Amino acid sequence: RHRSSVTLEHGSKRLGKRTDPMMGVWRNYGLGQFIHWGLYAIPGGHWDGKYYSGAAEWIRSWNEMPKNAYDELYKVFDPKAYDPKAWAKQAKDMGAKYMIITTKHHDGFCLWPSQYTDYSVAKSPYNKDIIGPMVEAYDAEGIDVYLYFSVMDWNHPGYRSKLETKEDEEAYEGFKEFTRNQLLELLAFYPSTKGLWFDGTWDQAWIQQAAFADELEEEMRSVIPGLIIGSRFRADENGKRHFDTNGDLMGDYEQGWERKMPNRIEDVNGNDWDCVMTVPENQWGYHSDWKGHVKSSVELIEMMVKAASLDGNFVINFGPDGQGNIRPEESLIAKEVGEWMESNAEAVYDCGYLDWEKQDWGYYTRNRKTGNVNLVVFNYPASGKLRVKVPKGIKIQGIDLIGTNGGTIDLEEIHRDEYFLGLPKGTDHTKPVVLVMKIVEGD
Ligand code: FHN
Repeated sequence: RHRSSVTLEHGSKRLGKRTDPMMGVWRNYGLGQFIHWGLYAIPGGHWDGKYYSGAAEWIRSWNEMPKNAYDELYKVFDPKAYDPKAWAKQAKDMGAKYMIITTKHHDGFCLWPSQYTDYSVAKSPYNKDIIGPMVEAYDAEGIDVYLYFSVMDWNHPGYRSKLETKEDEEAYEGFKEFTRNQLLELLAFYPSTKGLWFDGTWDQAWIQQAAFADELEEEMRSVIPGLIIGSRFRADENGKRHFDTNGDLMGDYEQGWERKMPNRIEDVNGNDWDCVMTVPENQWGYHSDWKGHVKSSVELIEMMVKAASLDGNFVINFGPDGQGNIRPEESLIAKEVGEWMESNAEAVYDCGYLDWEKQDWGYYTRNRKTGNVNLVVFNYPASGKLRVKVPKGIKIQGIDLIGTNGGTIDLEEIHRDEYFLGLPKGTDHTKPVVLVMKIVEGD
């Protein structure tokens, strides 16, 4: 790729992927956990006996929810069941290699005791930092921590979505200073943070702050060298988000895959990316009464493998309740995904795209460290045989069923460069089946 003729002061800083070790670690995570937790977990999608059908973490914006009542919820925030070690253990057992926690969502409530606002855990009856012990617990499990931060802040008096008057502009200057202070505070409080996951950056007022955001991004990167920041933080000077005026990615990875996934490698333009996914259709924070389709662990495993097959990370969201309990549906997902990962993770961790013709039975992933090819079967063929077309010059050296099935595969050459792999009778395919193939290249 090359730059087109437009010169940008606040566009993309780099062409192509980052090549440093820290980004290499990020690229190989495969699976992450998102946690949306805040005051919205207290009403849990209900107010005054009425049901809110939107995303629970947006309840403050519902016209049945009096804003002042919402803004008083911090006075009852006292999550007695909060046990960060148990959360981290569960995430570890699920197979998550990184986690993202909402330090502050759109409502502005801070889960850390920020010195720049009174609207934080420090003023709640809980009166303790939530983030510190969480970072410590996840770090202890070897799970990298990323801090979610919403720039949009419904609580800060200086926040504006548009700057229409002189007064707006002045107020917004205060808000920008506050945002910078909070971000630097977070990095100072939690220096093991691996990256920031930004959100709430779509409003006009913020889009116009290209120079400020660019400078702030640099500043944050200088505080924690190697810090990972995706494409949602800043816009370029022409107001372009994610991709700058020249079409180049802003930030270290594409953050546009929310509750949706790419289908082909062309969709990701050679960039790193993550997909963040809800368990129900669209609930991030705790909603006590999920309606509509709720994803099964097998559906989520399929999305995770698909993400790996297209060079992306997959992140499953959890929304603990107002007391700090992880709901049973999510605990079950964590358990089932973890059981599958226990024996099949080598088809996900360290894995990426393989440029072989896509087959109907599922996905190929290639292990970047071993060079092995994984076949992850979601559509089990009635014949019990998998068709595999290899590019010219590739020889199959060995192939094994892994995981709970185990066993050897019957390899039948159909004609040059095309094979049937016969799976043993009785292979359990109630869960995705994984085959690992050793290949050699050359004639
Ligand atoms: O509005 C938020 C939403 O509540 C949630 O936090 C997601 C997570 O990616 N982000 C925003 C919508 O894009």
